[in-house]
Amino acid sequence: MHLLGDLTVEEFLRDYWHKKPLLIRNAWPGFEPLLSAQELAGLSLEEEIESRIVEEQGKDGPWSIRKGPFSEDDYQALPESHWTLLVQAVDHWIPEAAALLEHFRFIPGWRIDDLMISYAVDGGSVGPHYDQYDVFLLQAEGQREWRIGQMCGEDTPFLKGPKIRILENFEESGRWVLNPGDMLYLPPALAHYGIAQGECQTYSIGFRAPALAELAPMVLDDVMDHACDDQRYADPDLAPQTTPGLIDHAAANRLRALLMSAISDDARLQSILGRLMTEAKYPEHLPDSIDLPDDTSVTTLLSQAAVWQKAEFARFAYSEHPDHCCFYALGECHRLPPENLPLVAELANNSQYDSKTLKALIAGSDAAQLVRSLMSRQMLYNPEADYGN
Ligand SMILES: [Mn+2]
Repeated sequence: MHLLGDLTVEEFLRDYWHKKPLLIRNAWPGFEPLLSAQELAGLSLEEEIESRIVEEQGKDGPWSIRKGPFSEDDYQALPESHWTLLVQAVDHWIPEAAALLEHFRFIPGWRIDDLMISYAVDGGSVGPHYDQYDVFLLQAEGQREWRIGQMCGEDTPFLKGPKIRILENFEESGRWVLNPGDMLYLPPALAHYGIAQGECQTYSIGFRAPALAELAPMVLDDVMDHACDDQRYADPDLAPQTTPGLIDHAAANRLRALLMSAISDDARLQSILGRLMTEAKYPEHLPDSIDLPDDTSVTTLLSQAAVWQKAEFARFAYSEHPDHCCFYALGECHRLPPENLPLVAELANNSQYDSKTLKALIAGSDAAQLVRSLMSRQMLYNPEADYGN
Protein backbone atom coordinates (compact mmCIF):
# COMPACT_ATOMS: atom_id res chain seq x y z
CA MET A 1 0.00 0.00 0.00
CA HIS A 2 1.23 3.51 -0.66
CA LEU A 3 -0.38 6.57 0.82
CA LEU A 4 -0.25 9.08 -2.02
CA GLY A 5 -3.67 8.49 -3.62
CA ASP A 6 -3.50 8.79 -7.41
CA LEU A 7 0.07 10.09 -7.42
CA THR A 8 3.11 7.91 -7.93
CA VAL A 9 6.00 8.33 -5.51
CA GLU A 10 8.01 9.89 -8.37
CA GLU A 11 5.28 12.49 -9.04
CA PHE A 12 4.93 13.31 -5.37
CA LEU A 13 8.67 13.80 -4.91
CA ARG A 14 9.00 15.84 -8.10
CA ASP A 15 6.02 18.16 -7.64
CA TYR A 16 5.25 18.36 -3.89
CA TRP A 17 7.95 17.11 -1.52
CA HIS A 18 9.68 20.05 0.17
CA LYS A 19 7.81 22.39 -2.25
CA LYS A 20 4.05 22.65 -1.85
CA PRO A 21 1.12 21.25 0.13
CA LEU A 22 -0.95 18.29 -0.99
CA LEU A 23 -4.30 17.01 0.28
CA ILE A 24 -4.81 13.28 -0.22
CA ARG A 25 -8.40 12.21 0.39
CA ASN A 26 -8.72 8.69 1.73
CA ALA A 27 -4.96 8.16 1.69
CA TRP A 28 -5.39 5.34 4.21
CA PRO A 29 -8.79 3.75 3.63
CA GLY A 30 -10.42 2.47 6.82
CA PHE A 31 -7.68 3.85 9.07
CA GLU A 32 -8.25 3.03 12.74
CA PRO A 33 -6.47 4.93 15.50
CA LEU A 34 -3.79 2.90 17.30
CA LEU A 35 -4.73 4.31 20.70
CA SER A 36 -7.92 5.63 22.26
CA ALA A 37 -7.93 9.17 23.65
CA GLN A 38 -7.76 7.64 27.15
CA GLU A 39 -4.72 5.53 26.25
CA LEU A 40 -3.01 8.58 24.75
CA ALA A 41 -3.74 10.61 27.89
CA GLY A 42 -2.31 7.65 29.82
CA LEU A 43 1.00 8.04 27.98
CA SER A 44 1.13 11.70 29.02
CA LEU A 45 1.17 10.63 32.70
CA GLU A 46 4.53 8.91 32.15
CA GLU A 47 7.69 10.69 33.25
CA GLU A 48 9.81 9.68 30.24
CA ILE A 49 7.25 10.51 27.54
CA GLU A 50 7.35 14.02 26.08
CA SER A 51 3.90 15.62 26.14
CA ARG A 52 2.34 19.07 26.10
CA ILE A 53 -1.11 20.58 26.56
CA VAL A 54 -2.00 23.76 24.70
CA GLU A 55 -5.01 25.79 25.80
CA GLU A 56 -6.37 28.60 23.70
CA GLN A 57 -7.32 30.50 26.87
CA GLY A 58 -5.20 29.16 29.70
CA LYS A 59 -4.17 30.40 33.14
CA ASP A 60 -1.21 32.31 31.74
CA GLY A 61 -3.11 33.95 28.89
CA PRO A 62 -3.90 33.02 25.30
CA TRP A 63 -2.16 29.98 23.78
CA SER A 64 -0.76 28.75 27.06
CA ILE A 65 1.41 25.65 26.96
CA ARG A 66 2.30 23.21 29.73
CA LYS A 67 4.71 20.33 29.60
CA GLY A 68 3.95 16.87 30.94
CA PRO A 69 4.00 14.57 32.75
CA PHE A 70 0.39 15.32 33.66
CA SER A 71 -1.86 13.95 36.38
CA GLU A 72 -5.49 12.86 36.48
CA ASP A 73 -6.22 16.15 38.26
CA ASP A 74 -4.74 18.16 35.39
CA TYR A 75 -7.26 16.53 33.05
CA GLN A 76 -10.15 17.08 35.50
CA ALA A 77 -9.34 20.80 35.56
CA LEU A 78 -9.39 21.30 31.78
CA PRO A 79 -12.31 23.14 30.15
CA GLU A 80 -14.78 21.39 27.85
CA SER A 81 -13.36 22.84 24.65
CA HIS A 82 -10.36 24.55 23.04
CA TRP A 83 -7.46 22.47 24.28
CA THR A 84 -5.08 19.99 22.67
CA LEU A 85 -2.83 17.25 24.03
CA LEU A 86 0.35 16.56 22.05
CA VAL A 87 2.33 13.37 22.66
CA GLN A 88 5.72 13.19 20.96
CA ALA A 89 7.58 10.13 19.64
CA VAL A 90 4.73 7.66 20.17
CA ASP A 91 6.67 5.36 17.82
CA HIS A 92 9.34 5.01 20.53
CA TRP A 93 6.87 3.44 22.93
CA ILE A 94 4.29 1.67 20.77
CA PRO A 95 5.61 -0.88 18.23
CA GLU A 96 2.45 -0.49 16.09
CA ALA A 97 3.23 3.23 15.79
CA ALA A 98 6.78 2.42 14.69
CA ALA A 99 5.29 0.02 12.12
CA LEU A 100 3.06 2.85 10.82
CA LEU A 101 6.18 4.90 10.01
CA GLU A 102 7.37 2.08 7.75
CA HIS A 103 4.72 3.25 5.25
CA PHE A 104 6.71 6.47 4.84
CA ARG A 105 9.94 4.78 3.77
CA PHE A 106 9.63 6.33 0.30
CA ILE A 107 11.50 9.14 2.08
CA PRO A 108 14.91 8.13 3.54
CA GLY A 109 14.29 6.57 6.94
CA TRP A 110 16.99 8.69 8.55
CA ARG A 111 14.98 11.83 7.69
CA ILE A 112 12.04 10.64 9.83
CA ASP A 113 11.80 12.37 13.20
CA ASP A 114 8.84 10.80 14.94
CA LEU A 115 5.13 10.17 15.12
CA MET A 116 3.43 12.82 17.22
CA ILE A 117 -0.21 12.26 18.13
CA SER A 118 -2.45 15.17 18.91
CA TYR A 119 -5.79 14.74 20.61
CA ALA A 120 -8.07 17.76 20.69
CA VAL A 121 -11.49 18.53 22.06
CA ASP A 122 -13.90 20.71 20.06
CA GLY A 123 -12.19 23.91 18.93
CA GLY A 124 -8.78 22.63 20.08
CA SER A 125 -5.81 24.03 18.19
CA VAL A 126 -2.16 24.94 18.69
CA GLY A 127 -2.78 28.15 16.76
CA PRO A 128 -1.56 29.43 13.40
CA HIS A 129 2.16 28.65 13.08
CA TYR A 130 4.80 27.19 10.83
CA ASP A 131 7.41 24.47 11.31
CA GLN A 132 10.87 23.89 9.86
CA TYR A 133 9.95 20.29 9.08
CA ASP A 134 8.12 18.47 6.33
CA VAL A 135 5.07 16.83 7.84
CA PHE A 136 2.30 14.44 6.88
CA LEU A 137 -0.88 15.06 8.89
CA LEU A 138 -2.93 11.89 8.93
CA GLN A 139 -6.43 12.29 10.34
CA ALA A 140 -6.85 9.33 12.68
CA GLU A 141 -10.22 9.93 14.34
CA GLY A 142 -12.94 12.61 14.14
CA GLN A 143 -12.62 15.72 12.04
CA ARG A 144 -10.17 18.57 11.91
CA GLU A 145 -10.28 21.63 9.72
CA TRP A 146 -6.90 22.62 8.31
CA ARG A 147 -6.25 26.09 6.97
CA ILE A 148 -3.04 26.78 5.14
CA GLY A 149 -1.47 30.21 4.84
CA GLN A 150 1.61 31.93 3.48
CA MET A 151 5.22 30.79 3.23
CA CYS A 152 7.10 32.12 6.26
CA GLY A 153 10.70 32.88 7.07
CA GLU A 154 13.16 34.43 9.47
CA ASP A 155 11.33 37.80 9.46
CA THR A 156 7.79 36.46 9.96
CA PRO A 157 6.36 38.13 13.11
CA PHE A 158 5.01 36.11 16.06
CA LEU A 159 2.63 37.17 18.83
CA LYS A 160 4.63 38.60 21.76
CA GLY A 161 2.82 37.01 24.75
CA PRO A 162 2.53 33.24 24.22
CA LYS A 163 5.41 30.82 24.91
CA ILE A 164 4.59 28.96 21.70
CA ARG A 165 5.19 30.55 18.34
CA ILE A 166 1.85 31.92 17.09
CA LEU A 167 1.87 33.88 13.85
CA GLU A 168 0.84 37.52 14.13
CA ASN A 169 -0.63 37.39 10.62
CA PHE A 170 -2.19 34.43 8.89
CA GLU A 171 -2.89 34.87 5.20
CA GLU A 172 -5.26 32.05 4.42
CA SER A 173 -4.69 30.37 1.07
CA GLY A 174 -6.86 27.26 1.47
CA ARG A 175 -8.93 25.20 3.91
CA TRP A 176 -10.22 21.65 4.10
CA VAL A 177 -11.98 19.46 6.65
CA LEU A 178 -10.12 16.17 7.05
CA ASN A 179 -11.94 12.93 7.83
CA PRO A 180 -10.35 9.74 9.18
CA GLY A 181 -7.88 8.36 6.62
CA ASP A 182 -7.41 11.72 4.86
CA MET A 183 -3.87 13.10 4.88
CA LEU A 184 -2.38 16.54 4.30
CA TYR A 185 1.29 16.97 3.38
CA LEU A 186 2.88 20.32 4.30
CA PRO A 187 6.34 21.49 3.22
CA PRO A 188 8.56 23.35 5.71
CA ALA A 189 7.80 27.04 6.41
CA LEU A 190 4.18 26.93 5.22
CA ALA A 191 1.82 28.55 7.74
CA HIS A 192 -0.96 26.23 8.93
CA TYR A 193 -3.79 26.27 11.42
CA GLY A 194 -5.69 23.14 12.42
CA ILE A 195 -8.92 23.36 14.43
CA ALA A 196 -10.73 20.32 15.84
CA GLN A 197 -14.39 19.96 14.91
CA GLY A 198 -15.54 17.92 17.88
CA GLU A 199 -13.08 15.51 19.48
CA CYS A 200 -10.38 14.32 17.13
CA GLN A 201 -6.95 12.74 16.82
CA THR A 202 -4.36 13.71 14.24
CA TYR A 203 -1.09 11.85 13.59
CA SER A 204 1.86 14.02 12.55
CA ILE A 205 4.64 12.20 10.75
CA GLY A 206 7.52 14.68 10.92
CA PHE A 207 10.83 14.73 9.05
CA ARG A 208 14.00 16.25 10.43
CA ALA A 209 16.24 18.47 8.36
CA PRO A 210 19.46 19.16 10.27
CA ALA A 211 20.20 22.86 10.71
CA LEU A 212 23.52 24.31 9.65
CA ALA A 213 24.04 25.24 13.31
CA GLU A 214 23.83 21.52 14.24
CA LEU A 215 26.01 20.38 11.36
CA ALA A 216 28.68 23.08 11.61
CA PRO A 217 30.35 21.84 14.84
CA MET A 218 30.61 18.32 13.38
CA VAL A 219 32.00 19.66 10.11
CA LEU A 220 34.52 21.77 12.01
CA ASP A 221 35.64 18.81 14.14
CA ASP A 222 36.05 16.77 10.98
CA VAL A 223 38.06 19.53 9.26
CA MET A 224 40.30 19.95 12.35
CA ASP A 225 40.87 16.17 12.55
CA HIS A 226 42.06 16.03 8.95
CA ALA A 227 43.84 19.39 8.50
CA CYS A 228 47.49 19.24 7.45
CA ASP A 229 49.98 22.04 7.90
CA ASP A 230 50.43 22.48 4.14
CA GLN A 231 46.75 23.19 3.58
CA ARG A 232 46.97 26.98 3.62
CA TYR A 233 45.70 30.12 2.03
CA ALA A 234 47.56 30.30 -1.32
CA ASP A 235 47.79 33.14 -3.83
CA PRO A 236 49.81 32.06 -6.88
CA ASP A 237 47.45 34.26 -8.93
CA LEU A 238 48.42 37.46 -7.10
CA ALA A 239 48.15 40.70 -9.17
CA PRO A 240 50.16 43.91 -8.53
CA GLN A 241 48.64 45.88 -5.60
CA THR A 242 48.10 49.64 -5.59
CA THR A 243 46.07 49.34 -2.36
CA PRO A 244 48.22 47.10 -0.15
CA GLY A 245 45.79 47.36 2.80
CA LEU A 246 42.79 46.00 0.86
CA ILE A 247 41.32 42.53 1.39
CA ASP A 248 39.74 42.08 -2.04
CA HIS A 249 37.24 39.59 -3.47
CA ALA A 250 40.06 37.51 -4.91
CA ALA A 251 41.18 36.91 -1.29
CA ALA A 252 37.67 35.74 -0.37
CA ASN A 253 37.69 33.39 -3.37
CA ARG A 254 41.04 31.90 -2.33
CA LEU A 255 39.76 31.30 1.20
CA ARG A 256 36.58 29.72 -0.23
CA ALA A 257 38.70 27.39 -2.37
CA LEU A 258 40.68 26.31 0.71
CA LEU A 259 37.48 25.66 2.70
CA MET A 260 35.86 23.77 -0.18
CA SER A 261 38.91 21.52 -0.49
CA ALA A 262 38.61 20.78 3.24
CA ILE A 263 34.98 19.58 2.90
CA SER A 264 35.21 17.86 -0.46
CA ASP A 265 35.38 14.26 0.75
CA ASP A 266 31.99 12.55 0.31
CA ALA A 267 32.75 9.73 2.75
CA ARG A 268 33.46 12.21 5.54
CA LEU A 269 30.28 14.20 4.80
CA GLN A 270 28.24 10.96 4.70
CA SER A 271 29.70 10.04 8.07
CA ILE A 272 28.68 13.42 9.51
CA LEU A 273 25.09 12.93 8.32
CA GLY A 274 25.06 9.30 9.40
CA ARG A 275 26.22 10.11 12.91
CA LEU A 276 23.98 13.17 13.37
CA MET A 277 20.84 11.56 11.98
CA THR A 278 21.12 8.36 14.05
CA GLU A 279 21.62 10.10 17.39
CA ALA A 280 19.11 9.01 20.02
CA LYS A 281 16.11 11.32 20.33
CA TYR A 282 16.07 10.74 24.09
CA PRO A 283 19.64 9.78 25.08
CA GLU A 284 18.67 9.92 28.77
CA HIS A 285 16.22 7.03 28.28
CA LEU A 286 18.40 4.44 26.58
CA PRO A 287 18.08 0.91 27.99
CA ASP A 288 20.99 -0.62 29.89
CA SER A 289 23.29 -2.98 28.04
CA ILE A 290 22.71 -6.66 28.66
CA ASP A 291 25.54 -9.16 29.17
CA LEU A 292 25.75 -11.73 26.42
CA PRO A 293 27.73 -14.91 27.12
CA ASP A 294 31.25 -14.53 25.71
CA ASP A 295 31.50 -18.19 24.78
CA THR A 296 28.35 -18.16 22.64
CA SER A 297 28.69 -17.17 19.00
CA VAL A 298 26.47 -14.45 17.60
CA THR A 299 24.86 -16.92 15.18
CA THR A 300 23.89 -19.11 18.13
CA LEU A 301 22.48 -16.07 19.90
CA LEU A 302 20.48 -15.14 16.79
CA SER A 303 19.04 -18.69 16.68
CA GLN A 304 17.05 -17.87 19.84
CA ALA A 305 14.38 -16.23 17.68
CA ALA A 306 13.02 -16.65 14.16
CA VAL A 307 12.61 -12.91 13.79
CA TRP A 308 14.54 -9.99 15.30
CA GLN A 309 13.22 -6.48 15.64
CA LYS A 310 14.98 -3.12 15.46
CA ALA A 311 14.43 -1.29 18.73
CA GLU A 312 11.92 1.54 18.47
CA PHE A 313 14.46 4.02 19.92
CA ALA A 314 17.14 3.09 17.38
CA ARG A 315 17.81 4.75 14.06
CA PHE A 316 20.02 2.94 11.56
CA ALA A 317 21.71 4.19 8.39
CA TYR A 318 24.61 3.05 6.22
CA SER A 319 26.93 4.30 3.52
CA GLU A 320 28.81 2.55 0.76
CA HIS A 321 32.43 3.30 -0.24
CA PRO A 322 34.98 1.72 -2.61
CA ASP A 323 37.08 0.08 0.11
CA HIS A 324 34.69 -0.10 3.07
CA CYS A 325 31.13 0.46 4.23
CA CYS A 326 29.79 2.25 7.29
CA PHE A 327 26.91 1.47 9.59
CA TYR A 328 25.51 4.26 11.75
CA ALA A 329 23.57 3.83 14.98
CA LEU A 330 23.21 5.96 18.12
CA GLY A 331 25.40 8.66 16.59
CA GLU A 332 28.34 6.27 16.06
CA CYS A 333 30.00 5.22 12.83
CA HIS A 334 30.99 1.54 12.55
CA ARG A 335 33.46 1.00 9.73
CA LEU A 336 33.36 -2.45 8.15
CA PRO A 337 35.03 -4.25 5.22
CA PRO A 338 33.24 -3.85 1.86
CA GLU A 339 31.96 -7.46 1.93
CA ASN A 340 29.70 -6.51 4.86
CA LEU A 341 27.66 -4.13 2.70
CA PRO A 342 24.73 -6.62 2.33
CA LEU A 343 24.53 -6.92 6.14
CA VAL A 344 24.53 -3.19 6.89
CA ALA A 345 22.05 -2.59 4.04
CA GLU A 346 19.71 -5.28 5.43
CA LEU A 347 19.91 -3.76 8.92
CA ALA A 348 19.35 -0.15 7.86
CA ASN A 349 16.76 -0.71 5.12
CA ASN A 350 14.43 -2.78 7.30
CA SER A 351 13.10 -2.89 10.83
CA GLN A 352 12.38 -6.63 11.14
CA TYR A 353 14.88 -9.28 10.29
CA ASP A 354 14.62 -12.91 9.53
CA SER A 355 17.10 -14.70 11.78
CA LYS A 356 18.26 -16.97 8.93
CA THR A 357 18.91 -13.98 6.66
CA LEU A 358 20.95 -12.17 9.30
CA LYS A 359 23.02 -15.27 10.08
CA ALA A 360 23.75 -15.80 6.37
CA LEU A 361 24.93 -12.18 6.05
CA ILE A 362 27.35 -12.26 8.99
CA ALA A 363 30.73 -12.71 7.32
CA GLY A 364 33.87 -12.11 9.35
CA SER A 365 34.63 -10.91 12.85
CA ASP A 366 33.73 -7.21 12.30
CA ALA A 367 30.21 -8.14 11.25
CA ALA A 368 29.81 -10.57 14.16
CA GLN A 369 31.07 -7.90 16.56
CA LEU A 370 28.61 -5.32 15.17
CA VAL A 371 25.57 -7.58 15.51
CA ARG A 372 26.64 -8.70 18.98
CA SER A 373 26.96 -5.08 20.04
CA LEU A 374 23.51 -4.24 18.61
CA MET A 375 22.03 -7.14 20.58
CA SER A 376 23.82 -6.29 23.80
CA ARG A 377 22.75 -2.64 23.59
CA GLN A 378 19.19 -3.80 22.91
CA MET A 379 19.03 -2.15 19.50
CA LEU A 380 18.08 -5.59 18.17
CA TYR A 381 15.59 -7.53 20.25
CA ASN A 382 13.53 -10.65 20.16
CA PRO A 383 9.91 -9.42 20.01
CA GLU A 384 8.75 -12.74 21.50
CA ALA A 385 10.87 -12.41 24.64
CA ASP A 386 9.52 -10.54 27.64
CA TYR A 387 12.64 -8.46 28.23
CA GLY A 388 11.72 -7.03 24.78
CA ASN A 389 12.06 -3.28 24.74
MN1 LIG B 1 2.65 22.30 12.83
